[in-house]
This record gives sequence, structure tokens and C-alpha cells, in this order.
Amino acid sequence: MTTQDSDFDAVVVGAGISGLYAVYKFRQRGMRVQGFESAEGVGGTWYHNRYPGARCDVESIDYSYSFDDQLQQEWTWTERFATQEEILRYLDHVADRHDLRSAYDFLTRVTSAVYDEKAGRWTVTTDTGKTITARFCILATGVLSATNKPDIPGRDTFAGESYHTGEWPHEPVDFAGKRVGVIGTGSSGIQAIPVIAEAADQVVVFQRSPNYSIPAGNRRLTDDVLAEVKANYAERRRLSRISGGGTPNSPHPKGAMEVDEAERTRVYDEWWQRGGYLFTKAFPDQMVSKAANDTARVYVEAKIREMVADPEVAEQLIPDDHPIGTKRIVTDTGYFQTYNRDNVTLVNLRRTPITEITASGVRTGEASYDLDILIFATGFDAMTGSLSRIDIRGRDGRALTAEWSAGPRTYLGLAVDGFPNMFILSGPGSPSVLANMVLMAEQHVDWVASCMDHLDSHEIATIEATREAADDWVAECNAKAAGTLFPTANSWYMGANIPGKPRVFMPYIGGFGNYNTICAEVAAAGYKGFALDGRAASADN
Ligand code: N01
Repeated sequence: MTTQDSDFDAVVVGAGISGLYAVYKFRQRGMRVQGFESAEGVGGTWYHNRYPGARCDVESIDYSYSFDDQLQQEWTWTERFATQEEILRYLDHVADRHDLRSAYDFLTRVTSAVYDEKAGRWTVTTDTGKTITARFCILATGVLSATNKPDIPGRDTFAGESYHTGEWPHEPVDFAGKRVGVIGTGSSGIQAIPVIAEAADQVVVFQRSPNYSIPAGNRRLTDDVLAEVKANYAERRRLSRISGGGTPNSPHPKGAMEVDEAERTRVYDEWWQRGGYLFTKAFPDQMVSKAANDTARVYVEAKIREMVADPEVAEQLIPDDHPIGTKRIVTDTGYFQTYNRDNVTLVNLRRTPITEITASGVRTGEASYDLDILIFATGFDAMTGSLSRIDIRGRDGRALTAEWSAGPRTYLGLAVDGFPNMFILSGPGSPSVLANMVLMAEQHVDWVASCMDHLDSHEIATIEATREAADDWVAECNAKAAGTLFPTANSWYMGANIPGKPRVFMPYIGGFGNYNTICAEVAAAGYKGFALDGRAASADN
């Protein structure tokens, strides 16, 4: 390889939704782009999370790219909430349609990204021994991709088949006649358990914390529905971009405490029918006022009691440790009813914690459960885990992990002071997981591409967040979170699921629409809060 062959305009780490679009967009600008992806194919989260029942909790017609109008007109989503398989097929199609695979080295994990101050370039090395340099380093590493397998005593001694939902094998897992244990009742566990229960002989659910979950109300999309959506796609996308969460759904005009009980129930009935995590958005005060939240909580808890035949089991499935919505509400299909089956057992780890995993199964303080298959639905080192697993170094060899030892610090979620020409896509400090991740990715990539246009047209080599701007943005993110009920939950949003991880509410919770406006204003002001070629930008440059 000649030196020139290994020098690129941009390196894109990750071939998920944001990485693929970044490659597309940067190539449109005429850039030489090198992509790296640790998996064998494209898709990111949707490549790895193949567990039974895996589906998106954002409607398929919204959870899809908007940049290619012909694509959105041509593609036919079959269900309201797409399966993992359908989303992966879609992303494969996008990659083929725009020849995006050719930019990537697959089965290649980036191990380090180091900024060379003298050259003003990033040096990126991989586990395959490849080293390249690039002017821009784009981290599209995903927010729910670094799996968390808790350090339970004896974890690796289990002699049967063992899987993590986030690293699911490509070959089908045969549950027939098997005794299956599932540890974890977050979105992954709650989606997988009903499907596994249909096939397996026995399912034992090891639940540490119950979760709120709302039926998806999934259905096939008819030709008429699709025709209407497609005729109005531009408006649908416009509404999504100014919305709080990146979909065209807006809450009731009044707060839950401003309407009478009949109206409140009518609204909750309506949002219950819409299905899934959107329930958080029924009333504008639901996530900021405990009293308002309690009305939503009581409504959902009554539904759980209706769905579960055994009242004692129902009580154990009702959360008592967080306001509804402060952990992501799960979007399920038949979850609570699964506990009415004879072959499903709930083990309440709050009462009897797991003491160890043995060769034959799981032991709690009270009993031993012999299993053939053990599934870890135990989540992710969310938002920062995929970044901290790469040795990322900015000016003076400063490590990103050290800079973030008290929690992630970014400006706009996009940039970090001391790390010039590095952009994080959909990461901490941006609306990220609180928004529709596809439109989020497009917004970030479009912003970065416009920024590159600005740099090039002004002959500016580097852009870097100022420390002051990052400090202010972190303070703004914290203030926004503090005005809500979210920090009261031990959620992965807060880093609370990973022992030793700093407790910081990581996404920006000021709303996707507001965030888009802020990013546009920063750009219009000559990249306010950024230093261009080492000089702090001001409103008049
Ligand atoms: O992970 P989680 P997930 N012993 O962290 C339990 C998105 N997603 O993969 O709460 C026993 O939510 C843990 O218990 P606790 C979505 O944004 C979306 O399910 O820590 N249990 C919890 O029950 C979602 O929020 C979709 O007490 C242990 C579970 O494991 C996010 O991904 C589908 C334990 C982990 O739940 C993460 O969801 C799937 C231990 N030592 C995922 N350690 C859709 O689009 C952990 N747990 C629908």
C-alpha cells in the first residue's frame, strides 16, 4: 500500500444507520472515505440484535431514511413496527443501492484513533493491522452496541447454550423441548420472552426490575395506508423534524393535571391504542410532574393487572422504583399475557437474588433452575461504551476516556474540545436515543457535511469545540434533565446499569426540534462555540 492509498478525507467507524449515511453524504461531497465495521455486514444494532421477537419501537414509516425520496417512495414496509429482519433487509438494500459497502473494511474493529497535531490528521488503526490517516474522524459507533454481560459468579461455567440478545447468532436457535432461562426484563427480554415461550418447553424469567411495557398494536400496513403516507411524506418528515422525538406525534395541548379525569382517561385510551413507548408523550407534563406521571402510571398498572391472571404475579410485574417513562417504556407483543402460560415461571430476584450460575443452570438464594439455554438480555454499556472500547486520543495524547471520567462531555453531542475534526454521530449530548434515530443520524451527518463545506470554502483546516462551549452545553444538558423526572430512575440513560459508571443523564432532553434549531443557529453564527484553525469563532467571522 502506498502512503497515498492509506490517506483519506474521512474515516467512518461503523456501518449502522448513521455510518452508512455518512459514507453516502461524504462521497457526494467528493471525499475519499474509508469505513470500518467490526461485523461481517452493514446494519449496526440491526445486524447484531437478531433475538426472537426483535422489532423496532418506532413506526417503520418514520424509522427510515428521508434523504432519498425515490427510496422512500419505492420501499414497502409490511408492518407498522418492523421486525429486525425487515430493517436489516432495508439497510442491506440501501447499502447496495448507493454502493456503500465498497467504502468499508468489514470484520475489522478500530482499536485506536489518534490525532496527530503536526499533520492535523487522525491516525486510525484496526485489529487487522491496518493503519490509515484521515482529516476527519467520524464515530458512528452506535449507542446500544457495547453489550453488558454482568459479572455474576460462575457466569462462564454454564455448560448449555448461552447467548446475549445483542450478540445473537446467525443460525436459528432451536428452543423446542428446551428449558430456557432469560436474565433481564428490559426491551430485549420483554420482546424475546413471549416468542421463546411459544417454542420452548419451559421458560424461567429472572427479573431484577420489572418494567413498564405497552402493547405495540402492531398490524400489517395496507396499501391505502402506505399510499397516504407516501403522498404526504414530505410533510410527515417536516413535522418529525420540529417534533420533540423525531416522529409526527404531538402531545395533548393541555397538561394531565389541567384536564378532568374523563378527558385524561380518554387521552390515555387513545395513546394506549397507538401503542408502545409513545405513551410517554400523551401529555406534555407527564415526564416533568410527578402528579401527572402518577396518573399515567396508575392507568398502565391497572392494565397490567387486567392482563395477568395471577394477581400475585401481576404485582411482581409492576414497577415500584421509577416514574413511568423514565426508563424507556417497552413496546411489546403479548408480554404480560405470557405469564398466564403454564410453561413460564417468574423468578423475582429482588426477593431471591441469583447467587451463582452453575454448569447446569442458575441458582438463587431459594432454588436451583436446571436449564438447557441461558439468555442474557442484560443490555448495554449505553452511549459511551462503544467509544470507550476504542483508544481515542486528541491533542497532547489526551484520552477520551480520561476526559469523560466524570461522564461524557460534548458540545452539541457532536464534538469534544481537544479533539479537532472529530465528530460523534447520535452520541451523548444529542437527543440520540430520545429521538427517531434515523432522522437523528441524518440531521447529524447533514450538519457535519455543511460544516465541512464551510471549512473548505473558507480554507479552514480544523474545527474544534471550545472548552467553554462544551462546559456550557454540558450544563445545559444537565439543567434540561434536572427539569424532568428522568434522573430519578436507575436507567441506562443515567449510566446506572453499569457498575462504576458515572451517574449522568446522557442524552439531550430539550427536544429534537429545539436541538435542530440550536445546531442550525450555531452554524449560521459562523460555528459559534468552535475554534476554527485554532481560533475561537465568533458571531461575525
Ligand atoms: O437492556 P436494558 P435491553 N442480574 O438495560 C437486567 C433499546 N431496545 O437490551 O433493571 C439480573 O433495558 C436489568 O435489570 P435492572 C431500548 O432503547 C429497543 O433490554 O438493572 N438482571 C434489566 O432488566 C432499550 O431500552 C428495542 O435491575 C440484570 C435488563 O437486564 C435498550 O435498547 C428492543 C443484571 C437489561 O435491560 C436496552 O434494552 C431492544 C444482573 N446482574 C432494545 N444486569 C426496541 O426497539 C442487568 N440485568 C423495541
